[in-house]
Amino acid sequence: MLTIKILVVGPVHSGKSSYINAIDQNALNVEAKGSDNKFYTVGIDLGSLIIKNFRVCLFGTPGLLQFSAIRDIISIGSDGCIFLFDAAHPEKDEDAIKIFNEIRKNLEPKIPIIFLANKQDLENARAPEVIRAQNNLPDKSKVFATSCRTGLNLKTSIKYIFNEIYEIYKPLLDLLKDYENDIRALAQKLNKNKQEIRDFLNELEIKSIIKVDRENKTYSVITS
Ligand SMILES: Nc1nc2c(ncn2[C@@H]2O[C@H](COP(=O)(O)OP(=O)(O)OP(=O)(O)O)[C@@H](O)[C@H]2O)c(=O)[nH]1
Ligand SMILES: [Mg+2]
Repeated sequence: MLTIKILVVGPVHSGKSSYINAIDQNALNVEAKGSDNKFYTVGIDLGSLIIKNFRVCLFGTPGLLQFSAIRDIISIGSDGCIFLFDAAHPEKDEDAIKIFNEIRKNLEPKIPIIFLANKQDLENARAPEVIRAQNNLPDKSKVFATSCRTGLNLKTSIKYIFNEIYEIYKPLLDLLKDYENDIRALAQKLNKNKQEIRDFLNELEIKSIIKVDRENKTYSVITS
């Protein structure tokens, strides 16, 4: 099945693990209890759901600043990114922006990013437009008002980013279908040399988008 990877990032205790858990009750979370008796993600969250013919995998990251090395590893190969702000805690915005700038370096420039203004169920939660203005988020970027407590906009946000990713994948899938029996012509079309096309096809195979037949030097697009 075609697999896409969505990264879930944001400052500490903004609700990343809660978001993933609300979407997939069987999600995994590697967390540890701090000296304050609160739980912190120290490794990764992993959740998944099926949309259309795609397995959508959610990769959650730790929010504590010192875990940047873990965020770096988890972010490799992401197709999209969901970035959470803690709408009820503006003092976390500074760390949020630090994490955002750090993670952005690991992401391909064109991949879709959406923002969540989470914890809208709390009385002092800031509206998405306030968070946008306070953090200089681009006018055209989408900021959803969400709550992991009430479920507000959780499904809507995941469907939105899925559709954005799908729009990017669709032309690629069509192109790949046209060149299944002619890798050389595909390389020419994409302006890639031998090594680049090999890496490109390997990556698509890891994502379960194609199956490579190395003996016959062909590949087939996985359609279901
Ligand atoms: N009121 C409210 N609390 C929330 C919401 N989302 C998460 N929380 C609470 O915030 C705390 C932290 O939630 P987590 O989901 O662990 O946050 P996190 O971002 O994964 O935390 P780290 O991974 O350690 O950075 C928990 O007590 C959650 O119950 C929300 O939408 N509303
Ligand atoms: Mg977490």
